[in-house]
Amino acid sequence: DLSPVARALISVSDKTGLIDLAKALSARGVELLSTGGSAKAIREAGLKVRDVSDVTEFPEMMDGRVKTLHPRVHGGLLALRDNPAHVEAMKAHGITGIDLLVVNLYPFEETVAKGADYDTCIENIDIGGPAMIRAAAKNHAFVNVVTDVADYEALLAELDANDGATSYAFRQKLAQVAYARTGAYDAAVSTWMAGALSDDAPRRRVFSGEIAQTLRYGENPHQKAAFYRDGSDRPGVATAVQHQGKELSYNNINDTDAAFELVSEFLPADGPACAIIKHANPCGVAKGATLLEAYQKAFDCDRTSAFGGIVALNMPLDAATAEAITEIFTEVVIAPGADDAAKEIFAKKKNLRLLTTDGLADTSEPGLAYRQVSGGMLVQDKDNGTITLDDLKVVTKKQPSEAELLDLLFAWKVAKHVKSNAIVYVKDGATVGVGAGQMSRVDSALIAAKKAERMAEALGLDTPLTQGSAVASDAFFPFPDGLMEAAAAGATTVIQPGGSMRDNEVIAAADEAGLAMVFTGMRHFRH
Ligand code: 93A
Repeated sequence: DLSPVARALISVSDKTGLIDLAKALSARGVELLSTGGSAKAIREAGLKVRDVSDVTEFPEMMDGRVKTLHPRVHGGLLALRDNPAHVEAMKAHGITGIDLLVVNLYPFEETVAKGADYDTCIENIDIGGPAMIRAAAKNHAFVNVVTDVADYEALLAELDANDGATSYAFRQKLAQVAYARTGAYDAAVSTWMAGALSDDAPRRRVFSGEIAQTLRYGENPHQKAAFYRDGSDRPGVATAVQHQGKELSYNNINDTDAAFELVSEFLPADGPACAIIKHANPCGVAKGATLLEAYQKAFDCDRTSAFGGIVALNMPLDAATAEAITEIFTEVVIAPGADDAAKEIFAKKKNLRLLTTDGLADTSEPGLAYRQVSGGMLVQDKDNGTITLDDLKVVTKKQPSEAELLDLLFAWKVAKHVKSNAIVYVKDGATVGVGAGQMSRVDSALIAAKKAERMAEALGLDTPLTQGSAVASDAFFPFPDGLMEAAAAGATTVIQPGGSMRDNEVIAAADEAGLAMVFTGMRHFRH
């Protein structure tokens, strides 16, 4: 199944590594064909190269829109070398076989990312490149197709290992990568166009991702898994740099994402903040005068659950905080940076992973969220809703104080990141009880209060910190019962969307209990 490489067609927009590759191929006696800019670069490097226009006997025309779209090119890529009729046709029409195609496409994705205008984006839709890639990949029985600069080295190694030929298995792998590339390319074009259309009728969509990591397993050891990147440079777990510790697992990645997205709600300008996550839910979130204090207050919300958790910080990790974090077992720490002293402290904990990002995520940025269901996929806008003080409507006789309003908003931000039904108690800029993922809101309120009680015992406090706390509910209280549980736990102020049929009953109950309650008019379900 070895197939010799005698002739190559090179047509690349990204000229990285082009000359080295051309030299290496020339040195191995491979004849080079190439298009305008690529040919020019190769020729300038002093190598022999034949212009594709010389092969096609047509000039490159229409601003390059038509360069390689010609039977002499596509016949050379598609002909089955062991099929007499194909060989006959090649002879009859002056077609010579092309054994290797090296193409990378017009930079459509980068052009869109740069915010280019419509016509510039259109001009950057490559037609001839994908056509050649698809032809060469189809004919991988004979033809090699390289679409990624990162594969140049492997190609040369393969040629060296096989005396200037390549194996079928090698070509088949290249073909698979090639179709992933053209698929992703057209997905990007279609997605961009969807955004440019003026009506908002339902549209067909394609989704694509680039493999970032093959995972050891998925949520459980019997599940295979992989991590795909969508190509965005947004700060987050997909783009973070890992400084130490073993490879992240599926659950680590999921939890680290949850931790980082949550802590990104707290701008560094408003002071240090820390979020600790377990099983995608926060078990402690706090602000502090220092990063260390923020961590300690977050840790004190639920020390039991914080064990083996994921810690996210909204500022670069410093030595004091690093020292405190290493006192218990932590899986991952993610922060927008870490100073050298902090890194040194972590270096002693070989299993602890440290990830640093280039800043925080913009949580108000639009985007899409996907969820697989059997037989299809749900796609929705990301929950990028944010609330400010101005959006709050006080609905009770009692008004919350300035300080209470800050705790209410804090609780609300956290509740957005807690699985529904979410109940979050907050005191002095720190969560003191989190109730997550219960099928009834009353149970979430009870569980959060119970955890706060246990924590009070552990800390040697007379009363749980839910006394005098602010409580947030991610969705409205359908009945007064959930609210009354929160009041029984000591909450004195409440934030919730409002909008229940029984709002009046709930407000009356709040007034009776002497609570101050605000409505946000926005819900933060998270299932
Ligand atoms: O405009 S095109 O779609 N028409 C073509 O016939 C064609 N053939 C190759 N663009 C075409 N290409 C692309 O040109 C390649 O995919 C590559 O990205 C680029 C290389 O052009 P140059 O060698 O002139 O820099």
